[in-house]
Amino acid sequence: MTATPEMAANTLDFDALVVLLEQIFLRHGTSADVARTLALNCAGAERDGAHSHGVFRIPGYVSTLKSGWVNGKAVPVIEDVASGFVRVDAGNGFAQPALAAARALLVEKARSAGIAVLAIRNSHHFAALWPDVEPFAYEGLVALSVVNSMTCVVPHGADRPLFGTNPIAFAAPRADGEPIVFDLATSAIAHGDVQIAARKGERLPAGMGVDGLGQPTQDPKAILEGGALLPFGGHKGSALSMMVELLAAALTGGNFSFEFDWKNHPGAKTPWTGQLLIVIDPSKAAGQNFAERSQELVRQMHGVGLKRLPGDRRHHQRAKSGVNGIQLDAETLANLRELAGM
Ligand code: NDP
Ligand code: PYC
Repeated sequence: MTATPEMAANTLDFDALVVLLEQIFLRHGTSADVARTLALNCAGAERDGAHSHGVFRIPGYVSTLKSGWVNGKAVPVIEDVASGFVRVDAGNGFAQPALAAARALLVEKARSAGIAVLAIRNSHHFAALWPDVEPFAYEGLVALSVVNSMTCVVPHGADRPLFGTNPIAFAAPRADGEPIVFDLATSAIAHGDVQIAARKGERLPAGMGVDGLGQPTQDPKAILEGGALLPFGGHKGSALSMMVELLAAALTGGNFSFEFDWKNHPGAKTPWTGQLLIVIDPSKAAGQNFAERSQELVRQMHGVGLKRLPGDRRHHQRAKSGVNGIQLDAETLANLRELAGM
């Protein structure tokens, strides 16, 4: 496609987008650290084409901050509880600054003990989960993370919603290429994608959700207005979603997806829950080099005809954004600039 002057006017490079988003967070009451961390996260998602958790989320962050539901200046409290265990109380702040604050200790423990767990509680996660795990794989570590969200998913075999959309993200290094990373909601579709479909007036594929009467629907508005989502893969996704509730909430001391009530905070959108990370140093395991072994697995997968690994689409988009910049539509960019007071 040939770039038109209008497209060029709506295109930012990564650093410029970070600065714009940082300004929005600062203007709406976060500390400088929190603004930087969330801006990098959100701009990274937009750059990688992870649109359900890119700049689309900014109005939700802003309305949440305005509602007083989250503390944008929270300072995480870190506890070194065991040789392989770190706990963080995020202080009703965002999860990403809590992870950033505990990260060095977590990596040190993973390298010395071979495995370490980070349990974050009293935290809000409103973002994609892959940015939390991918950097560990660039350092040669394997990482797994789970986070629970807000009640909107009907457990398999139940009548009413209880679970959150509860994503699971995994990252592992490989010898010749980008790390192997997947990041998936345990619901049939992420809540963010349902909102995007509703906004565009598009129907959803079958099997994603039910309306307010519990009947299957492909209308995203019926799901958002009194309906609910279904787990992916029936009882299997439902079991994984249950596991996420247990690991991200029960084990960390955070809220289950059904335990918080934001009705007295109109505009609040960020789930107030918990997050668990498990980081493993594969060099501690016996046997061959892990990155070579993961490369061999990828080689074999390609050998049987696989064209796309999870993460490939993002990395392709990241490379494109590096060359062409990050293109936003004119209305979105104007709205962001207005929120930034520019
Ligand atoms: P998708 O279903 O779009 O993708 C899930 C994973 O599968 C990704 O790693 C993706 O890689 C990969 N993938 C998709 N299609 C293919 C394919 N054809 N072949 C191989 N791999 C493929 O993601 P979801 O809709 O489940 O989740 C979207 C985002 O929403 C996630 O980032 C998640 O963390 C976030 N989320 C956040 C929540 C929160 O509480 N913070 C709650 C729920 C979701 P690729 O990225 O390269 O396309
Ligand atoms: O897309 O399901 C989702 C989601 C929930 C919280 C943040 N994102």
